[in-house]
Amino acid sequence: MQLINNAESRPSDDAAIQSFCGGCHLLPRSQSFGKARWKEEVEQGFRLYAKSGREDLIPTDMVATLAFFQRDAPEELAFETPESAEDTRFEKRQIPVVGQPEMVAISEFAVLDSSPQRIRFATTDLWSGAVSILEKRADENPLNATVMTSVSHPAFVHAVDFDSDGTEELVVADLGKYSPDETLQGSLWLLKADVKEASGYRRYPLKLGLARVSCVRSCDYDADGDIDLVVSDFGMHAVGSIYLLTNQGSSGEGIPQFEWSVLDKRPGAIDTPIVDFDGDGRLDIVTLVSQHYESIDVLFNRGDQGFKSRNIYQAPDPSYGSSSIEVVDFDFDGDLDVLYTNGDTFDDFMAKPYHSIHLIENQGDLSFVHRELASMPGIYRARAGDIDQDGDMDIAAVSLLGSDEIQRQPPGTFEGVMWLEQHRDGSFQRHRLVVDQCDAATCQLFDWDSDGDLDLIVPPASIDWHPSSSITVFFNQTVQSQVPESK
Ligand code: HEC
Ligand SMILES: [Ca+2]
Ligand SMILES: [Ca+2]
Ligand SMILES: [Ca+2]
Ligand SMILES: [Ca+2]
Repeated sequence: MQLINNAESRPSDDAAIQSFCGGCHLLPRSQSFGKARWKEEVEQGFRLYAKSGREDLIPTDMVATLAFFQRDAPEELAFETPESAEDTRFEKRQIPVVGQPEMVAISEFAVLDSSPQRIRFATTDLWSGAVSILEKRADENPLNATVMTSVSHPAFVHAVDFDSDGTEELVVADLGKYSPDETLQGSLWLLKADVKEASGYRRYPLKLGLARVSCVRSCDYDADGDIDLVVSDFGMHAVGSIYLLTNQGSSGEGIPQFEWSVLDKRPGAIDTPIVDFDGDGRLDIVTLVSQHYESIDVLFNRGDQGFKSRNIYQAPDPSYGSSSIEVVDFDFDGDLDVLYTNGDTFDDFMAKPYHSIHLIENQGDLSFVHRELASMPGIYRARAGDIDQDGDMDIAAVSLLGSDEIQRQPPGTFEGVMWLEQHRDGSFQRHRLVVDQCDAATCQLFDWDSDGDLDLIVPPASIDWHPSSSITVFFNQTVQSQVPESK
């Protein structure tokens, strides 16, 4: 074999660059980064190719490649100040949380009970490792927290009642470590109520030695009467997949045993909502895979353990930063649509002007129309709900950005919490709730005070690692009731 190690002999024409830098993902758009930043992105491309073990692409001349991307790149990314109105719909209050260490990075805030008599949430703190239950008792002000367990870096918690005894078990997705690499420290845990434990819960490993477990969802996928799981292992480059865990019955200790099979071999999975997407009575899996794929797919359940995969959205650039999806009938026409956000900044900690809320609208025949609804740099989560109770869906959204990044732009550029009011003609009016402080990774639209309207709950998450001992509740004033006195 002849070794060619002369960089000058590498191709430098546009077509060669387009096929090399478009060989693993869509060709990045020049406009996606400011000129200076492109050096790092191009170098990373060469590095990832060298590491990948692929030999089928032809690496290009590095200087020409950098010039190719810089040619049409802006000097700096330009942000527009959003056109938003002062909000009058919500009243903001801090609700103290007692009984657990201060919160730093709440990554999931799951509603367990929602009756006026009993409101409970399960939370994960990616930073402290605490997996907690938060309980709101009657009109008491503070939320009472019980730490069920602590694991390394829990990203997600999901409640299931495996044995149908009316008490939920909790399944926890544990990244295992904070920084992405290829080592296998991720875990999937099961928490079961146990009166013998001080916390009231006992922890069992369902699987150790995974890469970076980011999410877990449940359903009876094979319709045999027991609950199966769908697990997202975000992984890194060489590791990471979406798995189906088929329930094989319980061990003597009452711990469900699973057979694992791979549904999708791509790393980068963030979420897998499970819904009957096509209305055939079988549950389908909607997947959001970020990393450089940035795609939304539906795995249609064929009913014979197999599935048919179909892409419903492909983002135009590998740096899109997909952060969440929610499946909902957004236009009340009887079919399911997808609310999608791209605003993750954990690759480069940079806000992007193209971070946005999108609607992937089902045309009824499983063809989809994509609409970008609003820009929101750093957006991490959007929730749909009829906030003003006029019969159409509105949206609440939160963003996560570091204070350095916020201070680089003029005040008012970045909104941390906002909501979009839908008008009759389908247009949206933006209302700002928090400006220049982007400290949330998730939120819930939920009737906190049981007065009949959707309140917005925003637990804290800070990129600068500021601890907090309260969550923010925006009380919806649509239904006028006795909102408890502000303190
Ligand atoms: C061997 C496959 C491969 C090739 C070839 C490749 N990339 Fe990538 N690229 C990746 C992977 C994998 C990611 C996701 C990286 C991550 O997020 O850790 C990525 C992500 C990106 C991103 C998104 C930003 C980010 O860091 O997530 C940009 C921009 C990018 N690549 C540019 C390039 C350019 C420019 C080239 C050509 C010089 C290139 N890539 C060639 C695999 C490749
Ligand atoms: Ca089953
Ligand atoms: Ca619809
Ligand atoms: Ca509305
Ligand atoms: Ca309310």
